[in-house]
Amino acid sequence: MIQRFLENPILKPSMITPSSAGMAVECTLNPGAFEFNGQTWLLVRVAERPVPVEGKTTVSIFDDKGALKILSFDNADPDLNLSDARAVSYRGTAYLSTLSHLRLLCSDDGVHFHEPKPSRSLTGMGSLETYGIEDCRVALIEGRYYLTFTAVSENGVGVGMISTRDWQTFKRHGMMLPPHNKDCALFEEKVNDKFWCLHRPSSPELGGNYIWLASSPDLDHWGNHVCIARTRPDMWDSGRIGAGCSPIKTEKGWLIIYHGATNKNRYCLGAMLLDLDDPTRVIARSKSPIMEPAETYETKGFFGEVIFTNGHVVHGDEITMYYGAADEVICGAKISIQAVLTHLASGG
Ligand code: MAN
Repeated sequence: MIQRFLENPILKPSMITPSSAGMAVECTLNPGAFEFNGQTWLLVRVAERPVPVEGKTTVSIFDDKGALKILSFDNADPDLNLSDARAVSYRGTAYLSTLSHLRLLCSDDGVHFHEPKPSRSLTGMGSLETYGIEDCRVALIEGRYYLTFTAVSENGVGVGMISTRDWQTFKRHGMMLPPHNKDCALFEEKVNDKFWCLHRPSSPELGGNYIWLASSPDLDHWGNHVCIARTRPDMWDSGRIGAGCSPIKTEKGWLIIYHGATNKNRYCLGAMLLDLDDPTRVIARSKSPIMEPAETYETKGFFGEVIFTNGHVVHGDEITMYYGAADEVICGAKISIQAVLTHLASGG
């Protein structure tokens, strides 16, 4: 069902120049994908950290004016907790070990990507993005591209929205869904005269990390939230689930590729089918993953055993999916829509 690119990984940290002197690119991951002016584009999450200093752990954040600030901790300090590669915790305050921005890369063949000159990026701005922006989905709606991404700050993790027609001028819509929320994928067309999105609030004490659906008259005001899919005990998606990129319209329903993780943070991909006229109705869902970490670049890296997608382009029956592997490199794979529908029709 899945054919990984033979060229994988197609992007690695060493292929990207840091955003400023003193910063090092640690990971390139979780790209949004879209087509524009006859080319395939990726909006790559570039995760950086300050160039390492012996005996110290350093983290970088933006202040709310957008200036880069570097914080330094002594590795021998017993109050420093580095048990998760993705975070640095010091005396009850959590920081991200890397600071992410989004970088545009383009390609003529969808496999070999390069940065246009001069390079173009979107970075965190304002008090709700001081720890960076991550994992951007790109949806083309009525001729305008809508970017929904994870906006991180000490206020929490929410969903930010930016839109553009030409990739030169951008409109910042502000925070679309407040903390804790992420994994927001917009439908690319209206259903029942409304805009729709999938999103993933977290409610760990009562509830969990489930996929929800919301609708809007104008893409700025969201309501009618419904929980459509929960994690499933003892299965590959028992810990958390979240939508990939925009649902794909098929004759059988809206096809969603989503990630599911166990409580041990093993991230696989599965599929779901939603009713065409009533997307709150889940028609089918993968019992087994359609893709699991298997190649070395997926099982080993910055955070191993992870495949995570938030970008694809679709032509006829073929989905070209871009994904982050082990939270460190970017890979691609081709998937046949019919093959996924057959997998779902046979009980997943
Ligand atoms: C979360 C997010 C993703 C990341 C996975 C795996 O879902 O932070 O960006 O890829 O965890 O670490």
